[in-house]
Amino acid sequence: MKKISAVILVLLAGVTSSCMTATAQERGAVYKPSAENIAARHWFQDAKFGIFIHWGVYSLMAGAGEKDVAEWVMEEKQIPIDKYERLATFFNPVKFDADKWVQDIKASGAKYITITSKHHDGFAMYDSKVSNYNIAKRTPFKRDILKELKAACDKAGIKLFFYYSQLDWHHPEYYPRGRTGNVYTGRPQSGDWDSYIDYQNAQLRELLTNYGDIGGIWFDGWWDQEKGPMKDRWRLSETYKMIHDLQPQALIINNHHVAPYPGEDVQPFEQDLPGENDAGFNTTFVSNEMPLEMAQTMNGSWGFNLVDDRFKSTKELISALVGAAGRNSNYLMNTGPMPDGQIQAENIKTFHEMGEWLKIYGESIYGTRGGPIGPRPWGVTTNKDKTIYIHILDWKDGEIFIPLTDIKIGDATLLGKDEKILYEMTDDGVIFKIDREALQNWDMIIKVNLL
Ligand code: H79
Repeated sequence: MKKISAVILVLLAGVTSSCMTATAQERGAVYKPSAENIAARHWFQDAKFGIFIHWGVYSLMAGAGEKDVAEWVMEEKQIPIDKYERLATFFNPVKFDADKWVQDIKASGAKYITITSKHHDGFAMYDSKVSNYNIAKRTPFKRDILKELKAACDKAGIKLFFYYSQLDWHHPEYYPRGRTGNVYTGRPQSGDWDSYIDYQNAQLRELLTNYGDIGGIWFDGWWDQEKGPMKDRWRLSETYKMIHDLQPQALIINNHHVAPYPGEDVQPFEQDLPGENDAGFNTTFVSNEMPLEMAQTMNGSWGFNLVDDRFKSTKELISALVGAAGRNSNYLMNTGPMPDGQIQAENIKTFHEMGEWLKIYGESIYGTRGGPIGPRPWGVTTNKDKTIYIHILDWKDGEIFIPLTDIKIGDATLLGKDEKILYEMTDDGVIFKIDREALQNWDMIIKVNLL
């Protein structure tokens, strides 16, 4: 019996390497997360709120006067590599202070940070040994900001994740090219894809060995090849295995906008709540097994943009955090620090306002899971142990109906106020009587303790 299955395995292995596509291999791979990984997923889901940081030499261009341009400036303005490289020689963010960043971020109530280690422009924001196209070698600043940020995070008890772009507009071997980074970059129309992937993995190995324990890796740019020749050639299984072998607790998140591949630990969504697709590029497939995470900008821009003042209000951002939590998802809110190294004052103010809100209402977010009922037009529910939190974000009437019949309520109160809330059990569910005054609150939360 054993022999036969061994023979079948050998045969299968032969088939896989010769004719099955890499996608089929990667989609079909069996991934069993380690115990450390599962524990990290629980930590992640309990943490609920992170801050995304987009910072690079593109920050100097500050969107070049256009609201919808920032970290994509190289592509949007078709800046050839030899010109774009000059940006690094001006990058000198003398006001960068990792401890100050972390203090302001921590004040928001966020529990982790995800920062761009390399964006699509290919420029590494750390001291990479496999390429000198990095902050330590090419800028007058010379400092490894990831090292400084990690030290500050460790001091403050904040976890650090690294964003890494699989797409690369600078590396010559990223060839054949996909949707972006084409002729204007000035690269030769040739290259060896696998040597690019080797390079990518060597950089990832640095990120996983030189910065202590990290929260995980947040990939982006896979979609560049979605309709391109290299769609199945990212060697995801190999890369993911390397990451999990080096740091079992590190979570792999890939913003490819399609259903998760084996080896991934969190499913991300960009600019949309899980299941929604206003952005036009998100999948509406939502995993019910993996943790989820929604990434969103505070204005319209990831990297720093000088003219984009479309800042969402604190109320809107809190509603997004609440909406994500009610969908069992984390919320990763983005800031684009300025070229002088400081976080924008508008964003710092918002961080503090969100933190003030979370100090009072955080128990309805941290450590909760989505439900027991799905999202409604008026809001969402979250739960923890024997408590249900009903988040009423948009409602005008004096009562609200929750279709739960199999519960026994101990009491219901208005969170943050200790006021009792009256309710009536019916055959179809519970009707809570609410004070219309309280509805003027940003997010009125009914805390329901179950027996
Ligand atoms: O890092 C931030 C952005 O720079 C990056 N992801 C966030 C976290 C990002 N790049 N593009 N997008 C987000 C939007 C994606 C647009 C896409 Fe397309 C639509 C990818 C594929 C179809 C248009 C065509 C843009 C690229 C190809």
